[in-house]
Amino acid sequence: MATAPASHAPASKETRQAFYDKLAPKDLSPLWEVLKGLILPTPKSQCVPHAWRFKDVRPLLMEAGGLLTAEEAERRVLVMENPAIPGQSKITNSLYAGMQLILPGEIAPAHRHTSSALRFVLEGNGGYTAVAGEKTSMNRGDFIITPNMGWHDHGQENNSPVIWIDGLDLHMVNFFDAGFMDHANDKSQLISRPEGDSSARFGSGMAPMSGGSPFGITTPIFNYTYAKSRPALMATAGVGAPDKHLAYALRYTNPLTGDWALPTIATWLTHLPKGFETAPMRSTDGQVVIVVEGEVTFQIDDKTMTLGESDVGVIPAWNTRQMRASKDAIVFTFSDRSAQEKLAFYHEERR
Ligand code: 1HN
Repeated sequence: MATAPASHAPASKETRQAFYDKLAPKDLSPLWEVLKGLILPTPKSQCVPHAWRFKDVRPLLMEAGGLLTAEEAERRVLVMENPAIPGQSKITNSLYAGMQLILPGEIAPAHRHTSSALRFVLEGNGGYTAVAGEKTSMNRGDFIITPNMGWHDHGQENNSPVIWIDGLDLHMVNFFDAGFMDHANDKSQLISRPEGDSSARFGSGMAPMSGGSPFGITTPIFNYTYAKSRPALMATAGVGAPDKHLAYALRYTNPLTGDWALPTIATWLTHLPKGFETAPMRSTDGQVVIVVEGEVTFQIDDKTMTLGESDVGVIPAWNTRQMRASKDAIVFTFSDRSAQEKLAFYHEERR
């Protein structure tokens, strides 16, 4: 068949459609019909900014506590779904977040999976998480990690409920079709190391002379306790002015590499002095914020939301954000920045 010269008149819509109809049965499609939607000039998240109030979620979580046990549920969690994309268990396009409850005497049974997880404790008094043979108690403000493929179970031996926020990278894992999960034969794993083991070895800006990281590229520190991180954060206010865009911010690091604590999820704490307002900035990571202390008003593009203690908010990628503290405030943030940096996707703009 003769090939038409490049300068020929464009074919009619009907002729093109007839051609496309021949492609579909061969599992082919014309790029030129979709190219503009495939690669955008700037990021456009499908997600919207949103806030979940602790006072609204906690009673529902407690109600769930009356409906089924942690063991039956495996994990008794209310998933925080971005309202723009319901039914997908996504708070951002790449991150999962939920609020979990363990009642006195309960055990959330041991399992392990490819996904890395973080726990940020909202309410806790004697609850514990066990990972890789070590138990750590869960107290408000603690940031606890679960390395990928690490066995983990949670429990409460005291008489009060334990409530925390889970963050997982499971949508990144699923995107790559790379996920595995195993359930343990025993509900609780065997404890082989004393509480505080990981902190004693790795938690002082020093590292053991022999032996590498127990968790590969994930931090060897199991629990970044609020008892240590809060004074560290507050000390920064004593030695200099706040950053215009970030206020006083300290990131949780893997002490062996200086990288973020988790390979996929970045985590940090921000201290906003009363009355301080950050300058506008945007970045390609979608962020989940938890107010630990005080009250913060977030301006996210044209949406304004004020979050109090234990409230959770989401800031979609490339939305311009500003924070203002009406009271002295501390905020915990997690985002997919750690993964984006490794893939050279991360980008930010400060004004
Ligand atoms: C998980 O393993 C936990 O271990 C919490 O507490 C939430 C959501 C999806 C998949 C695994 C946990 C989870 C999860």
